[in-house]
Amino acid sequence: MGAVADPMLAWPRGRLDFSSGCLVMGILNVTPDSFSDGGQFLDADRAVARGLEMAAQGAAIIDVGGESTRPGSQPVPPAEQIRRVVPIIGALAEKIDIPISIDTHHVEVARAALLAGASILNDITALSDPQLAELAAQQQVPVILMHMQGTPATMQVEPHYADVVTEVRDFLLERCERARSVGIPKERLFLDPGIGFGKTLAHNLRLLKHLDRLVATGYRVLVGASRKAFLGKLTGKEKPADRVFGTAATVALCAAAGVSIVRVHDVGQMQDVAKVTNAVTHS
Ligand code: PMM
Repeated sequence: MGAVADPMLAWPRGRLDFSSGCLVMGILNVTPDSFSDGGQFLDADRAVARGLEMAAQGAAIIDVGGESTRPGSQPVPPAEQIRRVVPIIGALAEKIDIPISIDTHHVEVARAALLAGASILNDITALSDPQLAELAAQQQVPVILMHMQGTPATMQVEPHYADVVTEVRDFLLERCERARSVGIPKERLFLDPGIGFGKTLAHNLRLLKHLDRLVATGYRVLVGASRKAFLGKLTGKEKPADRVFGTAATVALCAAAGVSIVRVHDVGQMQDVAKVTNAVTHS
């Protein structure tokens, strides 16, 4: 199982070019309580301005979410998520031509976001809802399938695996099979190990050390380690905004391992890290 052969991913409403290596996805959380940027971008004008700023800094994708999934968080009703994200997606889609992804596992939110101008689904439940899989197939959009043990409310209570790398990989491959069975082609599927989602520090480190095993599946891989709590544990940095250098280490590891996309808050800085690592890896 080699890497996806074609470095170009094109779909009816977008394209991504992976020929120079790992791309940067910028995070835009329109939430009051996300662990790092919660509350900063609830105001629509500020959220749009931040999206434009990340695009100008070289983000290849902007990932918009209206529900915090931090450990212990409670679900946000779809209508409220739609109210938060649709105006932002609509305004951004008019102004930038890079793809916008919607971070949701609710089919209603996904449908509204796609109508407003999003063109990628980012699903932390890896298409647990068959209706979301059908929507992705019908709309011909790429999908990010993320692994999570438990739910955000409980996932960090006592995560347990016999072999975290194999279990995460096998779970994601099984979800890919399901996605392909409803008509989503292989090149439109991204595997994401779900760093911090039902994982201890040791689990996160094993997953980052063995990213090559996810890359070797032949599917493209996305990793979201930006500013997460395990970086604080390793560095003693309590504030998420102080974890930028810790994040940079993960971005370099990801780019060197053949990961296709890193999902980050600090787009400008991580763009430099990815560029340098990509240049070395591809030299
Ligand atoms: N992490 C968060 C939210 N959405 N989506 C994907 N695909 N992968 C992730 O690791 C991921 C995600 C939580 O982090 P945030 O609060 O900074 O968005």
